[in-house]
Amino acid sequence: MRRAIYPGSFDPVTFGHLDIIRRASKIVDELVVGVLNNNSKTPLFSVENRVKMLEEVVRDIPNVKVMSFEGLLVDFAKKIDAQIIVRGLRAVTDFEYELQMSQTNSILDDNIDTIFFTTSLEYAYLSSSTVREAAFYGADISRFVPESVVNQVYERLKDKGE
Ligand code: COD
Repeated sequence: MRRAIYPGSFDPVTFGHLDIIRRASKIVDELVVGVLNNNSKTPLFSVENRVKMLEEVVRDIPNVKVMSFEGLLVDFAKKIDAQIIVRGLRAVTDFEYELQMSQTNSILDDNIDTIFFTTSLEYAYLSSSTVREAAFYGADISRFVPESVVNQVYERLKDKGE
């Protein structure tokens, strides 16, 4: 079975992520979306919330599963028997970081390969951080994130500000 992992922070999931998930799910038997539970960063959403939001938006894709992980990505990939890491590339600015990460991961575990999907043109500008910032200043984020996520972002920002 060809299993891949698409790891990320997904804080929150955007249409850009969802596009990569849909395209990657077509070329593997199973795609596990791995949500990083990173204690050293303070995300807007808890890992449980990020997993729930993702589960909701991938419900209609039968070979996609969502799981959280801690620690090294290659250790998690080994644990779930994934042979491929999927990542997205938006602009040249992503390239250096992604290249460094894929090389580090392949040195840590030479059984794992990273494949890259270039962003679809309509999502090339999109990132979770710009969504958080736009929402913070009251912009309409419905073009950036799935409908089920929109209000959760505003609510969470409101809770944090109180
Ligand atoms: N179009 C296309 N791709 C996109 C878009 C878009 N609009 N938006 C985001 N993406 C891609 C990103 O380029 C990335 O490939 C992926 O989607 C996920 O993005 P994020 O921002 O949610 O996730 P990141 O980049 O913060 O995830 C980083 C990891 C969690 C993968 C990384 O920190 C990690 O593996 N941490 C565990 C420790 C580890 O093993 N480190 C590596 C070795 S030291």
